[in-house]
Amino acid sequence: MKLTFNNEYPAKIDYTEALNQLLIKELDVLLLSKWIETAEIDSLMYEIDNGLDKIEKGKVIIPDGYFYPYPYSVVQGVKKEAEIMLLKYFTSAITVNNDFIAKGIGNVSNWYQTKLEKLLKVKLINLKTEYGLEFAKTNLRILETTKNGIDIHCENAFLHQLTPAFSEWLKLKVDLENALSVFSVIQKPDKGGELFLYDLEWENFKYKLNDSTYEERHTIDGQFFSSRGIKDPERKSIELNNGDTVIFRAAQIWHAINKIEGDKDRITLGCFIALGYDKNLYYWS
Ligand SMILES: O=C(O)CCC(=O)C(=O)O
Repeated sequence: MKLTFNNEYPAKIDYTEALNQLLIKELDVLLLSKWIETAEIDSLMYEIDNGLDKIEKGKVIIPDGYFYPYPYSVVQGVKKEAEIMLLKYFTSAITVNNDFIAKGIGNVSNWYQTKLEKLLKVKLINLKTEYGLEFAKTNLRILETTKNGIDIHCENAFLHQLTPAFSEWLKLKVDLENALSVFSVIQKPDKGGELFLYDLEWENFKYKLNDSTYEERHTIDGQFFSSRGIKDPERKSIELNNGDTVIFRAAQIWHAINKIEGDKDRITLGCFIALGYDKNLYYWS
């Protein structure tokens, strides 16, 4: 596989066509430089610095930072545990979908959706359960400086950990195994935090994340792969600046975020997009 890029914004390309190419695997990565404007970043950062620190509920602490609200990947376990996680997920989704407001931008999730719809010239539909519960529309990822970024993964490598009824529902609704990730850099760290893309897809390397150690998954040169018989897969490092946005085939392509150094945390905002079996395009986080 060759990693294909399209890395200009604004570019003289048809973004609807680029999205289609991503969905049919003719394109792997679309890079939009400075797609989020400085004023928009300032609004978001003001809200993050002054509001988010005080939010206790709806944040999920991970070893290297925190996510707000709960990402769908927290819905794990069975019976009582699954019920609790579903309740936590959908409750924090309501908070972020309705109450995450930034001055100048308004409702952050709606602003991001509208911006994506304008760019891609498509309608994006927020996933809802059959009982009308809304999935979280966007997710903020705060990765703390001096920590290890995000481990080597592809989204398909943790689906088996989800509560079975939840993942089965998702799999019937959308082409989950080919979902795309969209994320925008709101605060670039001083050093590190690059996106690493490995030249390896889930289709050809199906290893479950919870069968590996934290250390293996955080060794960026790919110990995770070499100890499973794949010698040094080629990898691309993408340095991202404030406002830069990436749309890529995250469910399939193994990837990671490099460790972070300096004074600043790395902050991104993102969501997932997948084609529904009813031909609509759905998004969630
Ligand atoms: O940097 C981010 O916000 C997340 C990158 C990532 O690991 C993903 O999109 O799956």
